[in-house]
Amino acid sequence: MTKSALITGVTGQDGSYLAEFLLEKKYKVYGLRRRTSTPNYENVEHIKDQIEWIDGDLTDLSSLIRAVQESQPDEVYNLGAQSFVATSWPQPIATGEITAMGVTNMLEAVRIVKPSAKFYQASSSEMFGKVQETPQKETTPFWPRSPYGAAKMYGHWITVNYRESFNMFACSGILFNHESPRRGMEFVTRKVANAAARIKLGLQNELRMGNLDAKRDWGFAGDYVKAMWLMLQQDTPDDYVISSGETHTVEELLEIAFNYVGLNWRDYVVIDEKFVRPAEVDLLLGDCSKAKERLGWKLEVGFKELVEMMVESDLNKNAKGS
Ligand code: NAP
Ligand code: F7E
Repeated sequence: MTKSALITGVTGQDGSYLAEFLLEKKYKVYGLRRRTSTPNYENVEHIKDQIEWIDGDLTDLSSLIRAVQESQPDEVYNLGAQSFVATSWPQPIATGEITAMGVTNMLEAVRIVKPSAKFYQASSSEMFGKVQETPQKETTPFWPRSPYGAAKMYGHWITVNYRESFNMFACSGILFNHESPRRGMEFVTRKVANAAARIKLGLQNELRMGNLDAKRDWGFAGDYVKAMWLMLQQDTPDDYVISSGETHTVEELLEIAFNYVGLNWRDYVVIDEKFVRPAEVDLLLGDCSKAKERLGWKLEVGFKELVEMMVESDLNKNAKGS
């Protein structure tokens, strides 16, 4: 029998890869889209006609109830969020309403309309923040360092709570940074990949950056959405860390991206205080042994390959003028 899935955040990076993955598995895919003055389907243009679109917003419970009624999903993937950490300081309340309370809204819609649906919550390594141990795993205590991290921590615990209170099949994936050519332009990997490409093509002559010493555990988004699906195929709901198990500095990212186009990043990068955050997450490194053992999940794309894939994609896009 055809399974159906409801995805919030389907127009974002992860939503687009997950929708592709589920369509290949012959799911009927429902995508929640919010109203914007100019709709942006860039990430899902190629599969737009295969998605059943439902208008709604994570801050509007009534729209989510309607979305669950209309889609009658077997699986719900809650990927929608205000996901840019830097924006969470100037917009802490909107971040809380979407990224934290939006999770309760989605859980309530599922509980009221179709409590048997399996639920995935997009938790984040940002919850580890000022890390209490390295590497970080499922049992590592959280210490968020941004309004975004604090909002994700609420979303994480309310998901655990609905599992424990209402016996719902609710899972939380604690995903470390994952990137792709579909990454939003403000995130550091895409910003660097796009700048390296544009400087190479003579379209830009400098790159303004923040803290180059920050360390992140970066993987490929296409690999990570498979883990989301695997979590919902288990007999019992649980929480899992998904990570690459390697950590790299922002400086290493610059090195690989600029080397790929035959340039030295030091000739172009300018440090700009505007991109330094009020509180930083200095080091992230995940231990995903639990996911490897129980889900059989594994990483396929390594860090260098990922950065080069992103620069190559931005070389092509910029050369075509898109
Ligand atoms: P993204 O590209 O920023 O996508 C976010 C999505 O959320 C977009 O589709 C956006 O819609 C939607 N959205 C925003 N506000 C909404 C609202 N009020 N109602 C409904 N939808 C709304 O994020 P991503 O990188 O794909 O990440 C997916 C999820 O995983 C997010 O929850 C993120 O916080 C979490 N996460 C990401 C990472 C990572 O490294 N990528 C790591 C851990 C956790 P529009 O297109 O209309 O803006
Ligand atoms: O920053 C440093 C910055 O914005 C990475 C989101 O998907 O992953 C992401 O959050 C690092 C930080 O991602 C610039 O200070 C230096 O240390 O790419 P980012 P993030 O904040 O790690 C987590 C897991 C999520 O859940 C989030 O949704 O890079 N950095 N200079 C810079 N970052 C940016 N954006 N721009 C700079 O110029």
